[in-house]
Amino acid sequence: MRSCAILFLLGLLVATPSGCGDDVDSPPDTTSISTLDARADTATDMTSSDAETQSDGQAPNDATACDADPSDSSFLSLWSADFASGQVMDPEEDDTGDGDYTYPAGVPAGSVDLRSFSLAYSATSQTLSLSIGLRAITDHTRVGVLLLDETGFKQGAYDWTVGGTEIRAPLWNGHGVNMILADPDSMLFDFNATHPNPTSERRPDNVIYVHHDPTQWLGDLGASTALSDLKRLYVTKKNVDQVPTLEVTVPAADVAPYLDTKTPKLYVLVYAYLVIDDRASPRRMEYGAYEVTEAENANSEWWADCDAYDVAFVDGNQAALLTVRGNGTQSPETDEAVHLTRVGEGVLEITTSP
Ligand SMILES: [Ca+2]
Ligand SMILES: [Ca+2]
Ligand SMILES: [Ca+2]
Repeated sequence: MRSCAILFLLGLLVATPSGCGDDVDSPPDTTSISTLDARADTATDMTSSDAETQSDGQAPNDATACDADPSDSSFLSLWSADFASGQVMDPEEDDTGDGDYTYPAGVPAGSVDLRSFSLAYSATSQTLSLSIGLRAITDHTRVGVLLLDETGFKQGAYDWTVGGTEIRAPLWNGHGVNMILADPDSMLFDFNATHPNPTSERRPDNVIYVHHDPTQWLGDLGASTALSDLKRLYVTKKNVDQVPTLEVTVPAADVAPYLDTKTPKLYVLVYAYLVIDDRASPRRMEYGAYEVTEAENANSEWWADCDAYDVAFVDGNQAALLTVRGNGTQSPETDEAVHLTRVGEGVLEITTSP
Protein backbone atom coordinates (compact mmCIF):
# COMPACT_ATOMS: atom_id res chain seq x y z
CA MET A 1 0.00 0.00 0.00
CA ARG A 2 2.77 2.37 0.90
CA SER A 3 4.66 1.89 -2.38
CA CYS A 4 1.38 2.35 -4.24
CA ALA A 5 0.83 5.61 -2.38
CA ILE A 6 4.33 6.80 -3.29
CA LEU A 7 3.80 5.90 -6.96
CA PHE A 8 0.48 7.67 -6.91
CA LEU A 9 1.99 10.78 -5.37
CA LEU A 10 4.85 10.67 -7.87
CA GLY A 11 2.22 10.65 -10.58
CA LEU A 12 0.52 13.60 -9.01
CA LEU A 13 3.77 15.53 -8.89
CA VAL A 14 4.46 14.86 -12.55
CA ALA A 15 0.92 15.82 -13.47
CA THR A 16 0.80 18.97 -11.35
CA PRO A 17 0.42 22.02 -13.57
CA SER A 18 2.78 24.90 -13.02
CA GLY A 19 1.53 27.96 -11.22
CA CYS A 20 2.45 30.32 -8.47
CA GLY A 21 0.87 28.42 -5.64
CA ASP A 22 2.14 25.07 -6.83
CA ASP A 23 5.66 26.35 -7.11
CA VAL A 24 5.56 27.85 -3.67
CA ASP A 25 4.03 24.87 -2.02
CA SER A 26 5.92 22.06 -3.69
CA PRO A 27 9.66 21.72 -3.29
CA PRO A 28 11.38 20.73 -6.51
CA ASP A 29 12.98 17.51 -5.33
CA THR A 30 12.22 14.32 -3.48
CA THR A 31 11.36 16.40 -0.44
CA SER A 32 7.91 16.65 -1.93
CA ILE A 33 7.49 12.92 -1.99
CA SER A 34 8.41 12.27 1.60
CA THR A 35 6.41 15.24 2.77
CA LEU A 36 3.32 14.36 0.82
CA ASP A 37 3.60 10.73 1.79
CA ALA A 38 3.77 11.65 5.44
CA ARG A 39 0.78 13.87 4.98
CA ALA A 40 -1.20 11.12 3.30
CA ASP A 41 -0.38 8.77 6.15
CA THR A 42 -1.56 11.13 8.82
CA ALA A 43 -4.48 12.81 7.13
CA THR A 44 -7.83 12.46 8.79
CA ASP A 45 -11.24 13.60 7.78
CA MET A 46 -11.34 17.20 8.86
CA THR A 47 -14.08 19.64 8.18
CA SER A 48 -13.69 23.06 6.71
CA SER A 49 -16.12 25.84 6.14
CA ASP A 50 -16.80 27.87 3.09
CA ALA A 51 -17.16 31.35 4.46
CA GLU A 52 -14.50 33.90 3.66
CA THR A 53 -12.93 36.55 5.78
CA GLN A 54 -11.49 39.90 4.91
CA SER A 55 -9.87 41.62 7.80
CA ASP A 56 -8.96 44.87 6.19
CA GLY A 57 -11.25 45.46 3.27
CA GLN A 58 -8.62 44.50 0.73
CA ALA A 59 -9.34 42.09 -2.05
CA PRO A 60 -8.23 38.52 -1.44
CA ASN A 61 -4.93 37.80 -3.11
CA ASP A 62 -1.97 35.53 -3.05
CA ALA A 63 0.45 38.39 -3.39
CA THR A 64 2.78 37.23 -0.65
CA ALA A 65 3.37 33.82 -2.14
CA CYS A 66 3.46 35.00 -5.73
CA ASP A 67 5.76 37.95 -5.12
CA ALA A 68 8.48 35.64 -3.89
CA ASP A 69 10.51 34.09 -6.67
CA PRO A 70 9.62 30.41 -6.69
CA SER A 71 12.22 29.70 -9.38
CA ASP A 72 14.90 30.50 -6.83
CA SER A 73 15.73 27.10 -5.39
CA SER A 74 17.16 28.68 -2.24
CA PHE A 75 13.67 30.00 -1.57
CA LEU A 76 12.59 26.54 -0.55
CA SER A 77 15.75 25.45 1.21
CA LEU A 78 15.07 23.56 4.40
CA TRP A 79 17.10 23.32 7.57
CA SER A 80 19.96 20.93 6.88
CA ALA A 81 20.52 19.41 10.31
CA ASP A 82 18.49 18.24 13.26
CA PHE A 83 17.81 20.69 16.07
CA ALA A 84 15.59 20.73 19.12
CA SER A 85 14.50 22.94 21.97
CA GLY A 86 14.47 20.24 24.61
CA GLN A 87 11.60 20.18 27.08
CA VAL A 88 10.87 23.71 28.29
CA MET A 89 8.63 23.82 31.35
CA ASP A 90 6.17 26.55 32.35
CA PRO A 91 4.94 27.17 35.89
CA GLU A 92 1.61 25.71 36.95
CA GLU A 93 -1.25 28.07 37.80
CA ASP A 94 0.32 31.16 36.24
CA ASP A 95 -2.66 31.40 33.89
CA THR A 96 -3.66 34.69 35.45
CA GLY A 97 -2.54 37.22 32.84
CA ASP A 98 -1.43 40.35 34.63
CA GLY A 99 -1.85 38.57 37.96
CA ASP A 100 -5.55 38.60 38.64
CA TYR A 101 -7.24 37.22 35.55
CA THR A 102 -10.00 34.73 36.23
CA TYR A 103 -11.76 32.48 33.75
CA PRO A 104 -15.23 33.36 32.51
CA ALA A 105 -18.04 31.19 33.83
CA GLY A 106 -18.16 27.69 32.47
CA VAL A 107 -14.50 27.39 31.47
CA PRO A 108 -12.75 24.53 33.29
CA ALA A 109 -9.70 25.32 35.43
CA GLY A 110 -6.37 25.05 33.68
CA SER A 111 -7.78 25.39 30.15
CA VAL A 112 -5.06 27.86 29.20
CA ASP A 113 -2.37 26.99 31.73
CA LEU A 114 0.72 26.11 29.69
CA ARG A 115 2.93 23.44 31.28
CA SER A 116 5.50 22.36 28.73
CA PHE A 117 6.82 22.97 25.25
CA SER A 118 9.13 21.15 22.92
CA LEU A 119 10.10 21.54 19.30
CA ALA A 120 12.27 19.18 17.31
CA TYR A 121 13.32 19.28 13.69
CA SER A 122 14.27 16.13 11.85
CA ALA A 123 16.41 16.69 8.77
CA THR A 124 15.61 13.12 7.77
CA SER A 125 11.85 13.49 7.70
CA GLN A 126 12.06 17.25 7.12
CA THR A 127 9.40 17.89 9.71
CA LEU A 128 9.02 20.09 12.75
CA SER A 129 7.41 18.29 15.68
CA LEU A 130 5.74 20.47 18.28
CA SER A 131 4.41 19.35 21.63
CA ILE A 132 2.59 21.66 24.04
CA GLY A 133 1.38 20.47 27.43
CA LEU A 134 -1.34 22.23 29.41
CA ARG A 135 -2.99 21.64 32.78
CA ALA A 136 -6.18 20.93 30.87
CA ILE A 137 -7.14 20.90 27.21
CA THR A 138 -10.80 21.75 26.80
CA ASP A 139 -13.17 23.07 24.15
CA HIS A 140 -11.99 26.56 25.14
CA THR A 141 -8.24 26.02 24.81
CA ARG A 142 -6.36 27.87 22.09
CA VAL A 143 -2.59 28.06 21.78
CA GLY A 144 -0.78 30.45 19.48
CA VAL A 145 2.69 29.50 18.26
CA LEU A 146 4.83 31.99 16.39
CA LEU A 147 8.04 30.91 14.64
CA LEU A 148 10.39 33.71 13.61
CA ASP A 149 13.62 33.78 11.70
CA GLU A 150 16.59 35.74 12.98
CA THR A 151 16.08 38.67 10.66
CA GLY A 152 12.52 39.13 11.79
CA PHE A 153 13.48 38.90 15.43
CA LYS A 154 16.35 41.36 15.09
CA GLN A 155 14.24 43.89 13.25
CA GLY A 156 12.89 44.81 16.63
CA ALA A 157 9.76 46.28 15.16
CA TYR A 158 6.60 44.71 16.43
CA ASP A 159 3.49 43.31 14.89
CA TRP A 160 0.25 41.74 16.05
CA THR A 161 0.08 38.06 16.71
CA VAL A 162 -2.86 36.15 15.29
CA GLY A 163 -5.68 35.47 17.71
CA GLY A 164 -6.84 38.84 18.95
CA THR A 165 -4.87 38.75 22.19
CA GLU A 166 -3.27 42.19 21.71
CA ILE A 167 0.20 40.67 22.01
CA ARG A 168 2.87 42.43 19.96
CA ALA A 169 5.64 40.32 18.49
CA PRO A 170 8.63 41.18 16.33
CA LEU A 171 7.46 41.95 12.81
CA TRP A 172 6.84 38.53 11.32
CA ASN A 173 5.39 39.24 7.91
CA GLY A 174 7.90 37.67 5.56
CA HIS A 175 9.95 36.38 8.47
CA GLY A 176 7.75 33.91 10.25
CA VAL A 177 4.58 31.93 10.59
CA ASN A 178 1.90 31.93 13.26
CA MET A 179 -0.15 28.85 14.10
CA ILE A 180 -3.35 28.56 16.11
CA LEU A 181 -3.66 25.14 17.73
CA ALA A 182 -6.76 23.56 19.22
CA ASP A 183 -8.10 20.14 20.07
CA PRO A 184 -9.73 19.16 16.76
CA ASP A 185 -12.46 17.43 18.77
CA SER A 186 -13.29 20.67 20.57
CA MET A 187 -16.97 21.59 20.34
CA LEU A 188 -15.71 25.07 19.51
CA PHE A 189 -13.28 23.97 16.82
CA ASP A 190 -13.31 26.70 14.22
CA PHE A 191 -16.02 28.46 16.23
CA ASN A 192 -14.87 31.93 15.45
CA ALA A 193 -14.14 31.14 11.83
CA THR A 194 -17.64 29.93 11.14
CA HIS A 195 -20.04 31.78 13.36
CA PRO A 196 -21.53 34.96 11.91
CA ASN A 197 -19.85 37.55 14.08
CA PRO A 198 -19.90 40.80 12.15
CA THR A 199 -17.58 42.56 14.59
CA SER A 200 -14.76 40.10 14.47
CA GLU A 201 -12.15 38.87 12.10
CA ARG A 202 -12.48 35.16 11.72
CA ARG A 203 -9.64 32.93 12.82
CA PRO A 204 -9.63 29.31 11.71
CA ASP A 205 -7.96 26.85 14.07
CA ASN A 206 -5.20 24.36 13.26
CA VAL A 207 -3.88 26.42 10.40
CA ILE A 208 -0.53 28.04 9.56
CA TYR A 209 -0.94 31.77 9.17
CA VAL A 210 1.70 32.97 6.74
CA HIS A 211 0.99 36.68 6.68
CA HIS A 212 -0.60 39.00 9.16
CA ASP A 213 -1.65 42.11 7.33
CA PRO A 214 -3.60 41.22 5.32
CA THR A 215 -4.36 37.96 7.13
CA GLN A 216 -3.41 34.98 5.00
CA TRP A 217 -3.08 31.36 5.91
CA LEU A 218 -1.60 28.40 4.11
CA GLY A 219 -4.05 26.93 1.65
CA ASP A 220 -3.55 24.03 -0.67
CA LEU A 221 -2.05 26.32 -3.31
CA GLY A 222 -0.12 28.72 -1.12
CA ALA A 223 -1.18 31.82 0.79
CA SER A 224 -4.95 32.17 0.91
CA THR A 225 -7.76 34.10 2.51
CA ALA A 226 -10.56 31.69 1.65
CA LEU A 227 -11.93 29.49 4.41
CA SER A 228 -12.67 26.96 1.70
CA ASP A 229 -8.93 26.70 1.15
CA LEU A 230 -7.27 25.60 4.38
CA LYS A 231 -4.29 23.31 4.57
CA ARG A 232 -5.02 21.72 7.93
CA LEU A 233 -2.54 21.02 10.64
CA TYR A 234 -3.35 17.58 11.97
CA VAL A 235 -3.23 18.29 15.67
CA THR A 236 -3.67 15.45 18.13
CA LYS A 237 -4.44 15.49 21.83
CA LYS A 238 -2.56 13.03 23.99
CA ASN A 239 -1.59 12.40 27.56
CA VAL A 240 2.18 12.54 27.94
CA ASP A 241 3.32 11.58 31.45
CA GLN A 242 -0.18 12.48 32.68
CA VAL A 243 0.03 15.92 31.07
CA PRO A 244 -2.64 16.71 28.45
CA THR A 245 -0.64 17.61 25.36
CA LEU A 246 -1.32 18.98 21.90
CA GLU A 247 1.02 17.54 19.30
CA VAL A 248 1.46 18.45 15.66
CA THR A 249 3.97 17.59 12.98
CA VAL A 250 4.56 20.34 10.43
CA PRO A 251 6.28 19.66 7.10
CA ALA A 252 9.22 22.05 6.88
CA ALA A 253 8.31 22.64 3.25
CA ASP A 254 5.09 24.27 4.45
CA VAL A 255 6.86 26.96 6.44
CA ALA A 256 10.16 27.35 4.56
CA PRO A 257 8.70 29.72 1.95
CA TYR A 258 7.70 32.12 4.69
CA LEU A 259 10.80 32.35 6.86
CA ASP A 260 14.54 32.13 6.34
CA THR A 261 15.78 28.66 7.27
CA LYS A 262 19.42 29.68 6.72
CA THR A 263 19.75 31.91 9.74
CA PRO A 264 21.32 30.03 12.67
CA LYS A 265 18.53 30.84 15.13
CA LEU A 266 14.83 30.22 15.31
CA TYR A 267 12.68 32.23 17.70
CA VAL A 268 9.47 30.93 19.22
CA LEU A 269 6.54 32.57 21.02
CA VAL A 270 3.76 30.55 22.65
CA TYR A 271 0.64 32.11 24.16
CA ALA A 272 -2.63 30.64 25.41
CA TYR A 273 -6.07 32.22 25.27
CA LEU A 274 -9.73 31.28 25.44
CA VAL A 275 -12.63 30.97 23.11
CA ILE A 276 -16.20 30.77 24.36
CA ASP A 277 -19.54 30.26 22.68
CA ASP A 278 -21.32 33.50 23.48
CA ARG A 279 -23.36 34.35 20.43
CA ALA A 280 -25.57 36.66 22.45
CA SER A 281 -22.57 38.92 23.05
CA PRO A 282 -20.37 38.48 20.01
CA ARG A 283 -18.05 41.29 20.95
CA ARG A 284 -16.67 39.08 23.70
CA MET A 285 -14.99 37.02 20.99
CA GLU A 286 -13.27 39.83 19.15
CA TYR A 287 -10.65 38.89 16.61
CA GLY A 288 -10.87 35.24 17.48
CA ALA A 289 -10.06 35.43 21.18
CA TYR A 290 -12.12 35.87 24.31
CA GLU A 291 -11.90 39.55 25.25
CA VAL A 292 -10.95 39.80 28.91
CA THR A 293 -13.21 42.28 30.66
CA GLU A 294 -13.42 43.90 34.09
CA ALA A 295 -15.21 40.81 35.36
CA GLU A 296 -12.04 38.79 34.84
CA ASN A 297 -9.42 41.52 35.24
CA ALA A 298 -10.01 43.81 38.17
CA ASN A 299 -6.70 45.62 37.68
CA SER A 300 -7.96 47.57 34.72
CA GLU A 301 -10.47 47.48 31.96
CA TRP A 302 -9.30 48.48 28.54
CA TRP A 303 -9.52 46.69 25.27
CA ALA A 304 -5.73 46.79 24.98
CA ASP A 305 -5.39 44.58 28.07
CA CYS A 306 -3.71 41.38 26.99
CA ASP A 307 -6.14 38.54 26.34
CA ALA A 308 -3.54 35.80 26.71
CA TYR A 309 -3.86 34.20 30.13
CA ASP A 310 -0.48 32.50 29.97
CA VAL A 311 2.67 32.82 27.88
CA ALA A 312 5.72 30.60 27.76
CA PHE A 313 9.44 31.36 28.04
CA VAL A 314 9.26 34.01 30.77
CA ASP A 315 12.27 33.94 33.09
CA GLY A 316 11.11 36.81 35.29
CA ASN A 317 7.78 38.12 36.47
CA GLN A 318 5.11 37.09 34.00
CA ALA A 319 2.39 39.17 35.64
CA ALA A 320 4.49 42.30 35.23
CA LEU A 321 5.27 41.40 31.63
CA LEU A 322 1.56 41.02 30.86
CA THR A 323 0.46 44.16 32.66
CA VAL A 324 -0.86 46.95 30.46
CA ARG A 325 -0.97 50.32 32.13
CA GLY A 326 -3.05 51.97 29.47
CA ASN A 327 -5.68 54.52 30.30
CA GLY A 328 -7.47 54.42 26.99
CA THR A 329 -6.11 57.75 25.81
CA GLN A 330 -3.05 56.58 23.94
CA SER A 331 -2.57 54.15 21.15
CA PRO A 332 -1.37 50.72 22.17
CA GLU A 333 0.81 50.88 19.09
CA THR A 334 3.18 52.96 21.18
CA ASP A 335 4.16 51.82 24.64
CA GLU A 336 0.93 50.61 26.16
CA ALA A 337 0.81 47.02 25.07
CA VAL A 338 2.34 43.66 25.86
CA HIS A 339 5.48 43.21 23.78
CA LEU A 340 7.09 39.80 23.53
CA THR A 341 10.30 40.81 21.79
CA ARG A 342 13.12 39.66 24.05
CA VAL A 343 14.57 36.24 24.74
CA GLY A 344 13.43 35.13 28.19
CA GLU A 345 10.58 37.64 28.13
CA GLY A 346 8.14 35.52 26.16
CA VAL A 347 10.60 34.45 23.46
CA LEU A 348 12.62 31.23 23.16
CA GLU A 349 15.80 31.14 21.09
CA ILE A 350 16.72 27.85 19.42
CA THR A 351 20.01 27.25 17.64
CA THR A 352 19.34 25.61 14.29
CA SER A 353 22.88 25.16 12.93
CA PRO A 354 25.24 22.47 14.19
CA1 LIG B 1 1.55 27.89 33.01
CA1 LIG C 1 -8.00 42.81 25.17
CA1 LIG D 1 3.81 31.06 31.78
